[in-house]
Amino acid sequence: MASADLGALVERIGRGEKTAVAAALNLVEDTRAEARENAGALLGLLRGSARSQASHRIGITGPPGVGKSTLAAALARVLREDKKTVGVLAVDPSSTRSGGALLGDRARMAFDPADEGLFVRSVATGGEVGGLAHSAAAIVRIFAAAYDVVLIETTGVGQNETDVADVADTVVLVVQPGSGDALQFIKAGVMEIPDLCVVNKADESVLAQRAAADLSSALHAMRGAGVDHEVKVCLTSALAGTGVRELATLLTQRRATLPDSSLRTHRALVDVSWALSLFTRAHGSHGTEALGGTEALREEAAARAAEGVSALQIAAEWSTRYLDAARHR
Ligand SMILES: Nc1nc2c(ncn2[C@@H]2O[C@H](COP(=O)(O)OP(=O)(O)O)[C@@H](O)[C@H]2O)c(=O)[nH]1
Ligand SMILES: [Mg+2]
Repeated sequence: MASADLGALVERIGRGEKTAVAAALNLVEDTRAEARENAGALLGLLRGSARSQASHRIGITGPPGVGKSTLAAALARVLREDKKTVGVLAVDPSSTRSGGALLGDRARMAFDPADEGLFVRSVATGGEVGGLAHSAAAIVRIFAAAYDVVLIETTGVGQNETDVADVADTVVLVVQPGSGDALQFIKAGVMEIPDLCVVNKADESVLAQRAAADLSSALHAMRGAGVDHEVKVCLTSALAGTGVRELATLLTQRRATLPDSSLRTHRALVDVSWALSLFTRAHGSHGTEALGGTEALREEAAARAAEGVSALQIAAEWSTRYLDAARHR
């Protein structure tokens, strides 16, 4: 693709054109060499865009069945009412797990396919172990450049699955009444400490209010011991739509308090891990050792990312260097 074409695509993505977003998604999932090169350049161009900087990337995590998909749909609806554009990505960490895709048919039906300001995509990471799922990270970058809010649904239980949520600016943990598990997971360090908690299915149980209060005080008690900020707990019924607007308001407030500098730092760290996982997947630890080790590569990636180079491009540079060196041995 000529760079003029890429530039036009970037512009159309910036205007939130659905066909352009779809074209970009196809490009990053194309494994052919030329497509990879274009995808790398595209992601580099997108990461600096104004809308991308201003976007809010929200991870919705929690055990299966708590209502993440239903909540994502309900949240998207409220955001659309507020004229915010939304990209929804559902990441299925294990295509082998029974029960099908994370974004169930019922939740999928809740989205209006004719809505120009809403894009829904689900991906299976096929149980990819360690590191970010490449396509998920790329989709988030594309959505962020096209839409005001990106919702990323993922199961947040289990170490390698938390990585997808790492690309989020804000992590929302969803639980249901009567599940003390979430707290145990947080305490054990299995689950990332969320920025916000949601006790969903409030309509189903009289215990929901109690569960929310317990979770809230437990999280408060953990302050200092790993939890460095107040974690608000929200009570919702994604099915009935209650509490969802309150959640949307809390999310908007949180986004407004996030300093640009910390967002930039966080997003650059995502690029570093992303580049490393791409390179390691291609060349293994032998590759990283040959180029001076993980620490050196991390430092280099951080510097390159700061120059606006995408993770794909960084990984490609390393591959070239590694293969050249191997040829000269
Ligand atoms: N009663 C009730 N059921 C809900 C609510 N939210 C989701 N569900 C149901 O819980 C089940 C799992 O929901 P889903 O969104 O697929 O959960 P996920 O696996 O976390 O994405 C579905 O049958 C939903 O209809 C809610 O607020 N109240
Ligand atoms: Mg789901």
